[in-house]
Amino acid sequence: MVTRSGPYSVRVLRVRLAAGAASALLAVAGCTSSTVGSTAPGSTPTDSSTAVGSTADSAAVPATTAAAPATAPPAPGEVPGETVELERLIDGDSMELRIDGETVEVRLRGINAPELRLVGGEASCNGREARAAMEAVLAAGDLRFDGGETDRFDRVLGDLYAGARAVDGAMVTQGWALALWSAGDPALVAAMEDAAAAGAGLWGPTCGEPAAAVEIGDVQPDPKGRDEDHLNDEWIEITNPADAAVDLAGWSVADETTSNRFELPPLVLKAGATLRIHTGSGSDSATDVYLDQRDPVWSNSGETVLVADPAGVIAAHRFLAG
Ligand SMILES: [Ca+2]
Ligand SMILES: [Ca+2]
Repeated sequence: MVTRSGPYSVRVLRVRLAAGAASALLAVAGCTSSTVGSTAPGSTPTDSSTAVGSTADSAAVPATTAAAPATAPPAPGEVPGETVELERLIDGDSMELRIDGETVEVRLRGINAPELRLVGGEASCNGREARAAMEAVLAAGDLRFDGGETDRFDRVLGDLYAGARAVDGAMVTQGWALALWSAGDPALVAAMEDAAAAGAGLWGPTCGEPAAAVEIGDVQPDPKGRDEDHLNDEWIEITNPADAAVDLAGWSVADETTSNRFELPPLVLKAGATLRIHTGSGSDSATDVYLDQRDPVWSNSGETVLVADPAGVIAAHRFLAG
């Protein structure tokens, strides 16, 4: 049995138009929680994350508002949105903004930054670093916000700009946020891949070396047929290439939202051994464990798989193009 941990965040679908400026907003897609409805980002064939007008996922998040109409693209050099002021920075992807005299809680829709998750009574290093990076990015220029949707926490989702710079891109480039594949912005995903290859931010040693050199082995995010009907054929493998055994107590695997984050059972991964982690239910053993989910976990249309040690340091990652 594997324990789900951490709060929910949102999956966002965004289709950028006209040089990445004006956006046709699509519904916030569902968290793949076992308690949420029957559709999930990892599912097929109904999951069509890039199709405008799809309702496959929106049903899973009733709090989502209707899609906003597309707006005319801005003139070249013009930054979209309206002028706002920062009232309070929360973490590396959310903050309170002063918009038209109102205080509005905002979540950047294209990224997922590490939360200030407590590890041993202290905020995680990744969370602190991500927040500090965001603070510096926001201080670089006047802020403009281009938002529309709200998420299940009533936060307004949108894009933020500091001067002419897109804040999501700045955070991803520095390696302090994941680009959400579900946001539908290939350039942002490419920036994440570059940051990871360079070992920037959370992809590197800033917060310490991982407790062991665990790797991601084979993966099967898209089993044959409907994923919902073959949950145990949806799996990822982690391997231990080292000469010493690794105690997996406190280790976790997560998807790009990190709302799907699962602590692994306290089993020992022997030197050279492989552990297959299935989405569905079964009896855990030294070679197979089960996340006990009723919906698919790993998206078939672009996904980031993370393996973290007990301190939250990313030990392995894999980008799965859809
Ligand atoms: Ca899947
Ligand atoms: Ca499938």
